[in-house]
Amino acid sequence: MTRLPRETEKLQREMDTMRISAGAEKIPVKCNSLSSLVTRRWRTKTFPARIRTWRLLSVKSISTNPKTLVTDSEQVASSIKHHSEFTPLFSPEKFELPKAFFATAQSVRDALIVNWNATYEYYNRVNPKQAYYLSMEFLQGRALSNAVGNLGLTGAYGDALKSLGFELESVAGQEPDPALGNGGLGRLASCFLDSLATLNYPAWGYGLRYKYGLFKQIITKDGQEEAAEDWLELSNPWEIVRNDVSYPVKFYGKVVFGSDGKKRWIGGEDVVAVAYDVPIPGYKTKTTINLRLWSTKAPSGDFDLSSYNSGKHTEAAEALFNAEKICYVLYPGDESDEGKALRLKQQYTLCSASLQDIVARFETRSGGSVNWEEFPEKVAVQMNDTHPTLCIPELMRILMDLKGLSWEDAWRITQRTVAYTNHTVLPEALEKWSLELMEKLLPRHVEIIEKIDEELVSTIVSEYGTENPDLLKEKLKAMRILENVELPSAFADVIVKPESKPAIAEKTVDQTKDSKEDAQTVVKKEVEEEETAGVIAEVIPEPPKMVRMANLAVVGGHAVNGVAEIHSEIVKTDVFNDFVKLWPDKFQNKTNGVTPRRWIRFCNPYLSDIITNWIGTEDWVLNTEKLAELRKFADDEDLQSEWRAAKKKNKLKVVSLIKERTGYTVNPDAMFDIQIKLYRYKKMKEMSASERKKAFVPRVCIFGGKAFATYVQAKRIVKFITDVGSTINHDPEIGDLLKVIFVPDYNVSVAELLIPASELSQHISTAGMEASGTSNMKFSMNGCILIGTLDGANVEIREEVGEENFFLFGAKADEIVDLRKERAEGKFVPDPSFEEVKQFVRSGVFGSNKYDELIGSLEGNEGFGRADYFLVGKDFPSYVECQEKVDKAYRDQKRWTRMSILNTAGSSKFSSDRTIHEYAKDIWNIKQSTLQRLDASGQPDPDDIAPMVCEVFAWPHLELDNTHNSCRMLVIIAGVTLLSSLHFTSQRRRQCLGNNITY
Ligand code: NBG
Repeated sequence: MTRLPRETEKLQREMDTMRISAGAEKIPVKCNSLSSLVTRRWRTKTFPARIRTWRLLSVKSISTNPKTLVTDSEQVASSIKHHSEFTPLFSPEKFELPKAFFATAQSVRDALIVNWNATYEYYNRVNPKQAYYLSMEFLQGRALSNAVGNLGLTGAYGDALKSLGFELESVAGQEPDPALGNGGLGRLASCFLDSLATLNYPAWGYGLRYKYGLFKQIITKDGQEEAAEDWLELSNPWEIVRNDVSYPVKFYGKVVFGSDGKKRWIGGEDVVAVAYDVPIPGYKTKTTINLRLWSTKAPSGDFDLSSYNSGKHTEAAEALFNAEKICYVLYPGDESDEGKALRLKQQYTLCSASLQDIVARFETRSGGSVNWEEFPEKVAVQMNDTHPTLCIPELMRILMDLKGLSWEDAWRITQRTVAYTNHTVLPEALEKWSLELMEKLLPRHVEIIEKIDEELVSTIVSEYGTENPDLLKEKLKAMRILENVELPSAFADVIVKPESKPAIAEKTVDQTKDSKEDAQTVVKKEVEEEETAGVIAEVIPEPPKMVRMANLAVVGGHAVNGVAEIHSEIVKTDVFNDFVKLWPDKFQNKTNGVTPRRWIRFCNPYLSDIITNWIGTEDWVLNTEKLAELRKFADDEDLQSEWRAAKKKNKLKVVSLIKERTGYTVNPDAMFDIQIKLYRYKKMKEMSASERKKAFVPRVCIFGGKAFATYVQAKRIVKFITDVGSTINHDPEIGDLLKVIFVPDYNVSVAELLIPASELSQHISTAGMEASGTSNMKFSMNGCILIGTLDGANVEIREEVGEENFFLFGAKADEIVDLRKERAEGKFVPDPSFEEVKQFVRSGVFGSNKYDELIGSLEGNEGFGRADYFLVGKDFPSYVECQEKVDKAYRDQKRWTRMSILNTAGSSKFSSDRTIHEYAKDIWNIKQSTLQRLDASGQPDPDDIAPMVCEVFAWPHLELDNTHNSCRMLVIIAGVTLLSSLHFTSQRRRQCLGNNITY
């Protein structure tokens, strides 16, 4: 034991005098007194600020013997034991892995609560402008390793658990992976929270606490099956329910005028949204921000006791179920009207509860004098995609109906407060809600939306004038928030009114009807005529009246951003081009990023240690630009061999994962490639064993991803991959040269294993289709080389890592329109190799299934689900050629390792820290604000830098019995990308729209 500094010894003595008696060892030191003692000491400026942090750890002893310090890990062990006994979730006689996980998490949570409270108290005191990130999805992943990593306590927890007979890794592996999100958009939200906390920005996330996360994927012989993911089954140790923070949320009802002449929304159905807080710790900072998730319940008193007692049990509990089901699942199926209403209820719950909370906080922090004009100077609301767009009418409603502001004031304040991020360029994937449904569910909001639409119409009319009615009509059609809805009466005459009568698509009836006949007479006459003639007429219904949420978000927000340079350009030149002409300054780019903590430092400790050793500091975790220093060592043999060894260790972990999840044994020396190549298999089969060995580098092609439950085509792809795997993986002629693995139930934890182990990964979306992609960033950071198209963030990754370190193929975004036209005109001639592969699949080599729907999607020149919309046939030859370059490069391990190092070295731009700084400066106008305590005179203590380490509450040893988880539509033919469920969702929306199903 090293000698203690004098101050530490003194503090040790102070602590010992606090012990109550000779039996002190058995008497718990109250955590509060220990904590306050530590805090008091910390405040005395005995230690220089930075050093203080570390010394604190060594003085938090609870031993009675002044000479024997309890180490950090001993304190941690004691805290874990305390929780296992005093906040138990399991029976006392056993202490097994699940119990160890919960007790460990509770012990970490103590620390997080201390920091959360300090952060909250600090923001309340300083009242900075705060950003609120509203998202229907947060794909948090497991929290334990991340939390102890951010607190700098990985070692202490590792040792503590060892002393209790456990490995930190296995304990962390017990945690359910909360999938409160689908993919990229939700994971981005979670990366942003990590960066916000780490960079000390005043910010919170708001979302919904879904009872069931994204489904559990089970792979059977029939393909994918889904099971509910009950992530809360054993409770969630990270959340803190705030029973005193709840808000009423209303649905249905009607709008009336109050006695003060103001509108009132009354009646209907009320539910209560209750806050559950999830502390989000920053890395090496005390700042711990909040993810507030809402859960819904019925107001107390809604349980109908008399019905219950009269035996009508289900009826009695109906209100309870109606309220609770709002937060049951992420993305409830919305094909039925009930499903649609439920999803709209979810979106409104998020917006209403969050805004009521934000407004209440603004009022509290304003003290006695609320000045609403200051609201946008204290609050920034970011809408993650269109899902939280109801924030706009809801904030208007609160400001006007509840706070008494005029329309003009409320509108100005709302616009200055909210901003919108667009995550997709597919116009058909932009959310629309049925006006009829919205009128029923949210009548007051529809009034507000109608007024916003009317003001927009006025703006469009003054912009384009009435001289050219066709142009005006076109602009109104494209830009209005309300679709297929008559113009507001004030503008009824600006253009010729659209026909309101139902149209008749006639097959055999005479087209020359008397124009004076009214619609009803025409329909009646025609039906009679058809009945007599035995002819079937098709009645085209009136187009449904819809609310276009993206248009509302663009109009109501002060900023609109895309998520990668190319995507933001497409947003400007295509998706919202008409709005850019009106408000050019609104539109921005914010290229996505990912947190280097979770996505290198914690998921890839081997590589992280190497980086730290070669750069000479661990600062790169916070300042990723330091990664560039690796460039100068890219050819160094020592670095190269360490680099390869780290990759190998990560690959070995994946070998075990694959064995455990699929039963397949794969060769860790083969290239780990997230892709599949049937073409490769076919060519291999045509060769002799020795030719084959010479021509191909051994590869393990790994897939993961979930197909949306109702998206049939995506499910076919999953089934196809597993069929291909079972043929190839059992082919003795092929052996280790090619393996095709589908890892079931892909989620954040699986990604944390796969990404560090991958050597090549495929990001091969048709150019212009993928907004950004974020897994491409994670792969590149972990020294994986990308093969991809010039799409989304690939473009910027290639620029950063150098074109010679990126395998590029395929058509460019600006060629796509012409290529589709060429195809539609029947002029496209596919490469013979492409035809060969389709034949091969159809030949039955992968089982009895002929995959007609999949192959069919690549054939023909027109029709929904046909004509190779994603241009797989077009890009195929350049893809195959590019793969040959990949094989050649991999054979030269020196060159490959250099490329790998240069990928990591060039990935600094893709830290979400960079993205968050940009949002903070360009959109939210918030400032970094590091926690400071006040000195005796009430002034901020200049010496007081927030400590990176929290207080771990120590408890005396308790005697316990320590017995000791873009694709292109089909692509497969050419080789696929990691199947992104998110992408599937977009595709699914397309598909639904193709089937005339809209939100
Ligand atoms: C997805 C895009 C991805 C992008 C993420 C995060 C949706 C609607 N879009 O390319 O497909 O990386 O958003 O921005 O989920």
